[in-house]
Amino acid sequence: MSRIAVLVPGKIHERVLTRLKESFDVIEADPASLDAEAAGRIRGVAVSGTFNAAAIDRLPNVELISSFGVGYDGVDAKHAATKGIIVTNTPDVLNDEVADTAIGLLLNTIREFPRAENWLRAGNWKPGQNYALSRFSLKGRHVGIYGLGRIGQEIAKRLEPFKVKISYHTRTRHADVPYGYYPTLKDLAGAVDTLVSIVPKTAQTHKTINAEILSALGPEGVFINVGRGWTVDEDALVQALKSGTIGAAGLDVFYDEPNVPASLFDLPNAVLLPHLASGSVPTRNAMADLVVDNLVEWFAKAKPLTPVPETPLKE
Ligand code: A2R
Repeated sequence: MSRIAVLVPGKIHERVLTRLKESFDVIEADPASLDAEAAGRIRGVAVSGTFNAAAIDRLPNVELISSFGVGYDGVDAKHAATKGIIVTNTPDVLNDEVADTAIGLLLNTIREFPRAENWLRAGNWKPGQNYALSRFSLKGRHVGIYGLGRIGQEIAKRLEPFKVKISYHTRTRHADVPYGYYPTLKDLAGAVDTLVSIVPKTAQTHKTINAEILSALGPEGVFINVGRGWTVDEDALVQALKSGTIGAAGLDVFYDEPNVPASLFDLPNAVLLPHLASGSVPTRNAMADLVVDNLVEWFAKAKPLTPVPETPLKE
């Protein structure tokens, strides 16, 4: 009996390919390059990145698209839903790693550890010559979390032992958390001195961290982004960092990755990471396993493990 065909349209974690090949006939190709017979055989997709409506329309018999990562903005899930196709992502298995990264990035930004290390490595530490005191301290800060979902809540829990005040903004208030709620992002930015963004890329979050929000955050303000670069007006952020409208920023994500605005490189008050929040071997392996397990479970039991809200499983 021939095996179920699964399309892998681009680069993906090696473990996904290895494990898929144990159970499926894996076709590594751009959907646009498939002839009608090959396209008709495809019943599943494993993708890291983009799979748009045109790609979906090329596969008449596809049942499930398994997307690598918790953010699935590259996959047109709304279009998939109109055709009864399930989309899955990899939530939860990366919560701890991304939350740990957020805390590390926050400390690096506030205490300037990367700059201090570069200073030492450049041979500057000599008798009578010490690295300058950091302008900021985490002690006594009020941290606002923009997005209190799976990852945002883990960030908040990790912040508690630092004895900072914690508040948040989401559209829906959480009755079960001990943090202050602000019904608008502007109110939150005005109340806190540290803002951590961990919202998804959606039409509603586009460039919501803009000049007005940065101005509300203020000159002692520190901005951390571990969500999506899409959420930030990068020109306004560069301007705010240059002019002292805010104090510092730590960024793991950018608007047009991997293109980071050159104007950020020159800023001493910006800490920049190459989108590595979930990027450890164990966590990426767990994400790869979940990509494969969603396909395995679907074809064995018609029950995907983690369907996205746009394509819920109908009982
Ligand atoms: O607004 P709510 O109540 O749906 O709360 C969600 C919040 N959120 C927003 N908050 C304010 N304004 C918005 N327009 C807005 N849209 C969404 O973001 C919720 O608290 C949070 C998202 O949580 P989860 O869906 O559990 O996502 P998770 O796993 O925490 O990952 C967040 C994002 C991913 O989508 C990737 O883009 C990135 O982190 O790695």
